[in-house]
Formats: sequence, structure tokens, C-alpha cells
Amino acid sequence: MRRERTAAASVALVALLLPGIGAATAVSINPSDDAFVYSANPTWNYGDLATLLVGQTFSGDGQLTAERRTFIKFDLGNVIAGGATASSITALELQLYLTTNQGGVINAYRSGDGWENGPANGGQATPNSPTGITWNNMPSLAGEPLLAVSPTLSPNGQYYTINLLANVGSIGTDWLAADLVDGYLSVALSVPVGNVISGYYYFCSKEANPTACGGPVLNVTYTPGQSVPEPGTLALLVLGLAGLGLSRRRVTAV
Ligand SMILES: [Ca+2]
Ligand SMILES: [Ca+2]
Repeated sequence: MRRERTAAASVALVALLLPGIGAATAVSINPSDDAFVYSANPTWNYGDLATLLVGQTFSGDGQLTAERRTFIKFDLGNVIAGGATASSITALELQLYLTTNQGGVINAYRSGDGWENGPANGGQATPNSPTGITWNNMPSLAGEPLLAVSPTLSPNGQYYTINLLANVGSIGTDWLAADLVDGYLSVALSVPVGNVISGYYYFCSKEANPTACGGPVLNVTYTPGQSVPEPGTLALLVLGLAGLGLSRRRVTAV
């Protein structure tokens, strides 16, 4: 009985000295940048619009006529400051608010971070900002891990969740570890290869009026405090455990 209480006290002491271990933390992040790009206006930027579009259009004989893709970038600074590691992140979900559906699915890819929202000039015959993302300067999707498939996008007027960790069992988490070093996670959204749906999915961008519809959100759940304890904390832990050991020996000797 006494020995069990001593063991319990040891566990309590460890929990006291190493707060945060085992307690999952959930963080919701809004985008730092988001924009769609359009193959029919390949030098135009649409970063300041309230909508994000994904999809393709086809002519009557089935030839692809245009495509729109969306790029969304999240600053991971708060997650990094909280001590998250690739292995301690247990959930990574992208949420998108849909306003116009086509009844199919879209794919999420990881992309490079070297692009910016830019001042939108969509719909106007004005030169593109050199800093804003366009069809011509967008990061490639090829070769990037993270391919995750959205649920069927219908009906309108609600958030949909894409699980960005859906494929870590096959591709690992090196990409996530890299994003925790460079500080940003960028996601590209496009329709699947072989898509036959003609039309565009509309989502709300970070510029959308929040009373009308919500912008993209990245939900991160991780277990903090897995960094190596400070030397002072370790010393306290060793002293505390040694003290318990001494008291246990005295009890045993009686
Ligand atoms: Ca934007
Ligand atoms: Ca990155």
C-alpha cells in the first residue's frame, strides 16, 4: 500500500515538474495569403477577391478550355512557439466554406511558399502585380506530397474539412517537419486528374465578409512540451525522486 502511494506520488511529481505533457492543444489559424489563379488570364492576380475558385471548364466537344486553382498559405509561428513537432501533431485539418458546389471533390496538395496574396486585378485589363501569385508564376504541384481528397462538396452554405494527414501512413511527415522549420504550410487546391465536371467550386477567401461566410481555417492539434526539459527542471526532478526513494527505504526498514 505504502509502495503504491509512493509510486503515485512519483507520477504526480513528474506531472508537476513537466507541465503540458499529454495535454493536447488545438490551434485555429487564418491564412496569411490566399488567392486563385486562372489559366485563361495567366498573368492576372486574384488575391484580393472575396472568393477562391477551383475547377475546370470544357467546350461542347469535351476539350479543356480553362482551369482555376486556389493557393492558401498558413503561418505556423504559434504552433512552432508551442513546441509542436511533426510527430506530436495529431490532427491537421483544412476547413473551407463552400458557397457554390459542383457535386464532386477537389484535391489538396502541398505547395511551395514563395508566393503572395497580391492586389487583385481580376476582371480588369491591367498588368499583374509582380508579387502576386498568377497562373504563370504559381508553384508546381508535381512531386509534392500531401495529396488529400475532400469529401463530396455539396450542399452549399457550410464548412467542409480536408484531413491533410490522410496520407502520412504512406508518405511520412518529412514535409510537415520541413514546414515547421520554414514556418509556413502552403496548400494548393485543384480538381482531380481526369475530372469531367465543367464548372467551378466557390469558397470564401480571407477577404470575405465574415458575417456572410467564413474564410479558410487550418486546425492544428498537437501535444506540446515534448522538448528536452531545462537542466534546472531535470535537477529538481532527480532531487525529488531521490527524496522519495529515501523515504521509501525508511518506511521499508521499520
Ligand atoms: Ca486573398
Ligand atoms: Ca513551407
